[in-house]
Amino acid sequence: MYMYLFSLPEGLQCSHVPIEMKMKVCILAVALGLGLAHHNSHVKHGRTSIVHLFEWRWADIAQECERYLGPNGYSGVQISPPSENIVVTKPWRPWWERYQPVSHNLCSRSGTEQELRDMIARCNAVGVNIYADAVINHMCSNEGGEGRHSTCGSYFNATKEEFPSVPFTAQDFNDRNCTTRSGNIEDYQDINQVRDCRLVGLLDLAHRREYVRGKIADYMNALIDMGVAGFRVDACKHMWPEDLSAIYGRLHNLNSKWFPAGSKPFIYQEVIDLGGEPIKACEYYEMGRVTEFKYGARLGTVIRKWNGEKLSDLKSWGEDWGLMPSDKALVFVDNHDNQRGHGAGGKSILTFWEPRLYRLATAFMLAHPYGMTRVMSSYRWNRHIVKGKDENDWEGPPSFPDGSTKPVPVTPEGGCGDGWVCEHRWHPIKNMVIFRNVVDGEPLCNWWDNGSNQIAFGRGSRGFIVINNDDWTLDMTLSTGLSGGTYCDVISGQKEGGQCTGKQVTVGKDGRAHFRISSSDSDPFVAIHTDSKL
Ligand code: QV4
Ligand code: CA
Repeated sequence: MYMYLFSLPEGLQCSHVPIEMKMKVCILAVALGLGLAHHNSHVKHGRTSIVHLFEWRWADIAQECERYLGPNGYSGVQISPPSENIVVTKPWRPWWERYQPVSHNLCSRSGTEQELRDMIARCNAVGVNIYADAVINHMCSNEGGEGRHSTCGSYFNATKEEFPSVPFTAQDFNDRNCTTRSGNIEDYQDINQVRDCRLVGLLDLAHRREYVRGKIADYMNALIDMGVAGFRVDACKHMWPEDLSAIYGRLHNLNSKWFPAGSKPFIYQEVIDLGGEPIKACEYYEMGRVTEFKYGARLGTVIRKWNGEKLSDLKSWGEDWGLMPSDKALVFVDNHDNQRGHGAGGKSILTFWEPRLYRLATAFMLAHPYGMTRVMSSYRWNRHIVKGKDENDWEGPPSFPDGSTKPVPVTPEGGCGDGWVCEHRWHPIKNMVIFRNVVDGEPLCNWWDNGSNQIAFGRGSRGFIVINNDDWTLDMTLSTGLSGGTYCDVISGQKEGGQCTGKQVTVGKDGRAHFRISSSDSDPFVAIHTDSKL
């Protein structure tokens, strides 16, 4: 059963009205069939944010769950595709070889099946869910050749569309359903091409065939039985919703060793919809959450102040900006594609390459109630932009000469070495993930702005953030919605041993507090919440 709260009038939402008064009559919408069954992320302990540990090895993820993600309240990890993929040597071991499956064997550059199983158990044990990146629209490229150049040495023949390790044979692919001469998608305005032809030459599976649906469900069920909590489903735009629904309907319930009996796998679907194409994200809403690519693209232009856009415009941020309904949206500042010019988002996308603006954008995302948040965790590559194109966008993760991925070393300061960026460990980001947990469920209120790029807003009576993206000092006394007392700013420091290691903020009995933020601060924003109160 789903409980929908009427949206309360602004004033009533944010005043200190006791919760029972806030619980207006709820509309009980019975789940519409199987469809709405995959929206529950099964997060533990009120956690709210996923981290994408892109290209990390399973052994490193297991350690990170225990030493960092569990203790700091991350809700889950999106892991790179765990299925066996083609080994590409030209260019040398690109990250994207993992989006070219050759079997459903669970061995990849991130590790063996046993290491995967071990990692899932260890992360589950500390309340960190695992969401697997499921590449099920296709197998490898039609130019993938023939042989055993694969991460577990399985034989395949791309030219003949033979993948004996599954097995899939030519009849399991969409060739006869694709109408273009090249066999590739040539026109994104033609929904049949987008679904039934090859995405950049990738052999397109025929999901209308029961056999194909069954094999894919078997693969996903193997992961479910090992303990994953759900999936990021790759390239959903390229699959018919009814075929996806048939596949999702065959998925097992989650392993009751870690999840309540009858729990359905959480599903969020990659659909790039910036408008302008016949295929819409809303076609996929019934079946699970959907990635909202407009989020990062628009937030980037506002924070970069392009076309006169300014932070105070974000007062209406959310559906009023044309974003999908908040309870359907999986949101992120950048992802593994658009941080390197793949997929969608363009030049406005903020990434770790511009750390100060990136921290500001991520802090805003984590403070604002819209959507389910995902934090990107990247590796550095030899970015080399020539005429707007990054010539090294293909570069794989930090690795040894034999192509195997390097472990992730943690530095004494708590960052990562060897080229791993670990944005999820950056102090402001880690503490804003905690902020989001503390304020979860509280409405946005006490909005203030200066009509330019200085804004502030609260989350009910549990948190408050002030951001200065203007070129002059913010110096204001604001209504925070918080109860009187002294709070530690969790951006410039945090509460440690009963003290503030950074700035502290005194909130008066009237809930008002004075904030002074210089535009030259390395992080020109302040955030306080009820768990950072002395
Ligand atoms: C090349 C030519 C093709 C030709 C083909 C013949 O470009 O025209 O037909 O050879 O073999 C890699 C290469 C690409 C190459 C292709 C096949 O980059 O040049 O085609 O392999 O050999 C990732 C990368 C792609 C990569 C792919 C497979 O981004 O560059 O292609 O993996 O290795 C759309 C989709 C959206 C998609 C986005 C990138 O709607 O779903 O494009 N995003 C997801 C993943 C993304 C992944 C895929 C889908 C494919 O997030 O990482 O693509 O699984 O918007
Ligand atoms: Ca397809």
